[in-house]
Amino acid sequence: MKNIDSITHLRGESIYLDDIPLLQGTLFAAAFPSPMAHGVIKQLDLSEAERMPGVVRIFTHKDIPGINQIGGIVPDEPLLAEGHVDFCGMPVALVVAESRDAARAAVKKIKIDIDPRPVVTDPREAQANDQLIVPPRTFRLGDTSAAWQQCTHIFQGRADTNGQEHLYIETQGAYAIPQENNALKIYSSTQGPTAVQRAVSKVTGLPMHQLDIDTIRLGGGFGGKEDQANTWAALCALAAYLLKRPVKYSLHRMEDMAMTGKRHPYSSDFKIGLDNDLKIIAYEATFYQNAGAAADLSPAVLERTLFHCTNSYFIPHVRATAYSCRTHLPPNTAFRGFGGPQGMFVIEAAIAKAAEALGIDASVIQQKNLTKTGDEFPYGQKAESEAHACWENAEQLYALASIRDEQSAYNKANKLLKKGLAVMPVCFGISFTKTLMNQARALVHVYTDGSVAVSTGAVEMGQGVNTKMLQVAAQVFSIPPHRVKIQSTSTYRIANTSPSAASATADLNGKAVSMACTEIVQRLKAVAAEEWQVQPGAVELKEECVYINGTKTDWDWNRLVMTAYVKRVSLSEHAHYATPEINFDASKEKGHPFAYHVYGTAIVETTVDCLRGTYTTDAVKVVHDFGSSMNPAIDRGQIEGGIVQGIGWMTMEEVIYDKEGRLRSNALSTYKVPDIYSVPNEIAIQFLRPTVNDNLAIFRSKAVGEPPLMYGIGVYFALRNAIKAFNPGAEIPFDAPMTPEKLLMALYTKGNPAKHEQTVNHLATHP
Ligand code: LUZ
Ligand code: MOS
Repeated sequence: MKNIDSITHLRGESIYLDDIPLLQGTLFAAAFPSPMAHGVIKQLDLSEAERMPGVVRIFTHKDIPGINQIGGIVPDEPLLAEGHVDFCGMPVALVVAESRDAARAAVKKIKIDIDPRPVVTDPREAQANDQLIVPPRTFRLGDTSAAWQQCTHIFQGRADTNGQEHLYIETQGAYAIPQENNALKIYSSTQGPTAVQRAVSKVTGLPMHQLDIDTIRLGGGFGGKEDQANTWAALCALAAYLLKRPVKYSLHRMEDMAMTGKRHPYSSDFKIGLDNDLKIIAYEATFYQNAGAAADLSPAVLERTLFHCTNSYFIPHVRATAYSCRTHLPPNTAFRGFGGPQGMFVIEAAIAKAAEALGIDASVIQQKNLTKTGDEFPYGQKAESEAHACWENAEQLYALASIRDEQSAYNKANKLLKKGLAVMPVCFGISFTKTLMNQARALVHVYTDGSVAVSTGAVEMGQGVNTKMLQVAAQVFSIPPHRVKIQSTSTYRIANTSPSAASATADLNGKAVSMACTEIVQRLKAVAAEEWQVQPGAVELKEECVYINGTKTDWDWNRLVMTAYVKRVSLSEHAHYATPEINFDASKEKGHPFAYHVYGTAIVETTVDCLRGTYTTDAVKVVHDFGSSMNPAIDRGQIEGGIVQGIGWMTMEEVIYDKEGRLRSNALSTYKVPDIYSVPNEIAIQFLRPTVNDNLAIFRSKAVGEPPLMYGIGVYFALRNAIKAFNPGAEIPFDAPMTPEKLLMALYTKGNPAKHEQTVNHLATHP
């Protein structure tokens, strides 16, 4: 089935925050961002700004009727700066004016005097100063200190990954509309309506039941709106509540880039030990997470780094420690993969380092150490592994050996162009790592005309979750899809939602939809059974018709629904789903946190232009564990998008803050994201045969949102191998992204570069 939004998207009729018709009297907000990363506010002069035309009010922390606090996990994040500033872009004041332009013009007239304090942007430096968001955490399996003696080969190193701008096409924003008796309706471009509701409740002092957060859809989230939509909604709500007028704030792209957090940069140390047989015996890693100036979701992101620190491999002795380091950058936040990719990059770097030193292909080590069913992850859960199945399927299906042969023949024949290959296995745990978040609810109404409305806590952000929810309802009722409508996500209809995140949204909300619909079906069957004087078990609903003992009757869905109504049988249901079996004990760092794991393997081929340092991704060929995909078109889209986003993170997207903590890559002219020319020439996706361990997935269709991003890591290592093909002695730090600049430098590090003169001659004769 096609994504139900495809037609309105194509026609430009889909409604995003900025498309909502404005009410008369709507005001426009704009935040005044701190121009400095760290310092004490000595004076804030609003007088000139207040005199600007169209300005209605300028708010500061002093105007907040509730508490000036929006921190979710740790209460360390003021909505508006109070006394000091902690990052460049931190909202200090909020201008509310009659127009967008007036608000922005007034922001420019605000004057601030800040007494500067030292700015720290490096997580290692923050850790050395004891600036930690939460205490460090360590996951352990076996005993690494004893295990080193068993190792024939031991390698150590450092690996760094940079941040990543979410670049959702729709920027952050909110529109708050006062209702009677102090209630507020807030349209918010958020992945977490309940998170917005909590933040607004804290700031305004209003109880949550006064706050209807309503979300139609997002133009992308990618994690950036899991927590950080709260700020803009809380600012609009504050102003709307105090001024009793509707207030809207939709961020300009450059405001959004400068003021919001990104994927966490990590700097990490690793030590890996292998035996004679290339089995990885021991692995130690220390992760320094650049959290930025406030906790935001960093502690949860940190946790997922530890969960995924061994990726798809079984290693008997592991010790991994992670520090969440407070720096003076905008608070970094959730981003597709949520710390998992950062952890996986380090183990892949460790394996690459071992392989390069031993003069073998990394895939030899990778394959030998893939997790098998029954193997224990460092956090105690036992694997039900598809790692070998995915790897071996990919190896055969895509003829890995012949790709290798073709590449080496190509590399022999070409001086200036070199190909590189990498295999990237992925294993990603599905569930929020915080067990309590793994719950969801659905509200289903069947109307007397037979049409069906479904509300859930799921937020549509382009990932197609509404289509999947619709499929669930249509299938359980056995009615055609057009009879079902998915309503917007509203905290008045569905309470206490978890954010749409962790790849788990379709599973959690879909299970709740299925339960609610199943309950209504039971009631409808009882109605039919009474009418036909049979047991309810004899009744079946199939394709909008009632069947009794396998025989089609003249009762259709509409007649059944109407009869139930006439008999005063409830046609509505609210169902609650909580993932069974999962648990985690943070005091021991052991448990069974994930409903299941998603596995996959990608074979990645790249070509490097060794004169220019430019490159192409020739192919990403994947065998992916979808379970039994309930919507292959949507799931393929998720894989393709995830791969390209992962490639962007690994190769070209470079978030740059200067030493003063100012974002230098603050627009699309200075921040390069993948375009049509940088997508792989070929993306092949093979569905692994359905497996048995996926019954906690909705309709056995496994979570698909985040896992494919990690295939992009393979491109980094394929590029490394291409560089090595050109200059076997090249010294290349494990420092992603591998931008063309860095790649060019690596090609010509000491070692054995091809002679440049010769190269130029070659070019001259072969244009
Ligand atoms: N959000 C969260 C997430 O709060 N917990 C998680 O485990 C998670 N995982 C992935 C993405 N978002
Ligand atoms: Mo996400 S990183 O699943 O919001």
